[in-house]
Amino acid sequence: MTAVLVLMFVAPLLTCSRADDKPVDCSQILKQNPGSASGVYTIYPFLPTFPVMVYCDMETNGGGWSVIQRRMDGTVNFYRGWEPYVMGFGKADGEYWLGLEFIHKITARGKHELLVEMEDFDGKKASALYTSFSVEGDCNGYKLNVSGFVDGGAGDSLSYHNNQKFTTFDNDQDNFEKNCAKLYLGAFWYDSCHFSNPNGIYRWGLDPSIFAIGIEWKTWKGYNYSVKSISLKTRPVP
Ligand SMILES: [Ca+2]
Repeated sequence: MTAVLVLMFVAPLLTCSRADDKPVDCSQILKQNPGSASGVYTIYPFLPTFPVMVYCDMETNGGGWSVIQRRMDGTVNFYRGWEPYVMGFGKADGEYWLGLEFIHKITARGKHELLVEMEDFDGKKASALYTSFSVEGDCNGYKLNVSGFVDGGAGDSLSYHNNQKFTTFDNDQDNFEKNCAKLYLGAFWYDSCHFSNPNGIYRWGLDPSIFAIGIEWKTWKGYNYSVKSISLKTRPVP
């Protein structure tokens, strides 16, 4: 009887503590379960009642990375409008965009870093690390804050986009007279317009037929080479 009364008393507290334990990103999953393997997990960056699927990189430089964007085979259409870019699309076990609102929520929880990894069609790999990364909220057009470039062989093709709002074909927030998303068939923190186009059209390596519409990282392969794979991942800085 006493046990039942105690349970009645603590049950709401247990529920609360469970809700608080829901991970908001991959770094919390790794902290809760050290040794977790890389793969698809559920996180709750927005609300404890709102699950979001994410791919966690639990290996690179100690792991705990939440993948916010990934291209690998061209199976998902990335030429999409504002709403899909805010709430995300694709599948966490393949190509996907996590969603600006969720990236904002994750990176608003203290200082974060961003790792961009890419591979060409000859199997060569390169990366770029940014020691400070955040995305502002809806009211600020999901503006990008990125700095502290560390070269992993790819060069710096993202600092150019620092301080830019996000642009899609149906929401022009860039600094060019036309819409950069329409011109370069992607969606990004375009300025006027880009040094990198991770959400551009998937095409197979060198293709100069249409300028700069592919998945380019200018300082690595220029505007006419679309990489085989690219991923953007973030984690808190200790
Ligand atoms: Ca414009």
